[in-house]
Amino acid sequence: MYFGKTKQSDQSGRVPPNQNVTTSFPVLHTGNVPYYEDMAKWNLQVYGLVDHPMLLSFEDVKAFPQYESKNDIHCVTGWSRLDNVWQGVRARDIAEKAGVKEEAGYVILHAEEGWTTNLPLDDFLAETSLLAYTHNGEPLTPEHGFPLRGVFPHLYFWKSAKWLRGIQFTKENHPGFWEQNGYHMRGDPWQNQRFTWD
Ligand SMILES: Nc1nc2c(c(=O)[nH]1)N[C@H]1C(S)=C(S)[C@@H](COP(=O)(O)O)O[C@H]1N2
Ligand SMILES: [Mo]
Repeated sequence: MYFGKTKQSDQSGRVPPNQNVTTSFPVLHTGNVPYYEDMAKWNLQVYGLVDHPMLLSFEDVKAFPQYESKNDIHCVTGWSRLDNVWQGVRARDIAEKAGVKEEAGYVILHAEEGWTTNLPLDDFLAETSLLAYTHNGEPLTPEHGFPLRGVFPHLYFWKSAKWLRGIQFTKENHPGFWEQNGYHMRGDPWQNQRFTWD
């Protein structure tokens, strides 16, 4: 199948406004790519407004039911990549196990080196929201977020934190790294929510 550079109209409503389809998989981030030789040194902290804060090993994460989801990536810089198959665990299953308190309305995702992004709790709990460990049948590469990244396909791809290390449930909506630099607090590509003023 041919998916070269095409105009949005060619994808019959499948591609959000002002996006162009690419078949490549660009690598975009700030900071350094972490390389893990010893997975015993990795963990995922789930905390904030929860009844049961958790410190999960990679094995603990993989013990949750595995889901597979096929969806499209929409990067705020203008490229979209169609038909990505991700395997991982559902964000909502992690939230349920932690027992998210009533007062929680937002989530901060914490990555390596202190990089953060924020999203509304409802977006985190969406059926398609995954914490993923494979892409198109292969373990994530270090550049694309090994061992675990968020995948929130209904939001611009910057919300899909690579190298995820912490999930914090909060009452208020605290802007993350890009959000403090003018990017949208929600980032719905279908509504063209790129910057704060969109
Ligand atoms: N930890 C971390 N995750 C991140 C970023 C980052 O800088 N650090 N950049 C985001 C941005 S802006 C994009 S577009 C996607 C890119 O993911 P990719 O490199 O797998 O294409 O990762 C997102 N997740
Ligand atoms: Mo991005």
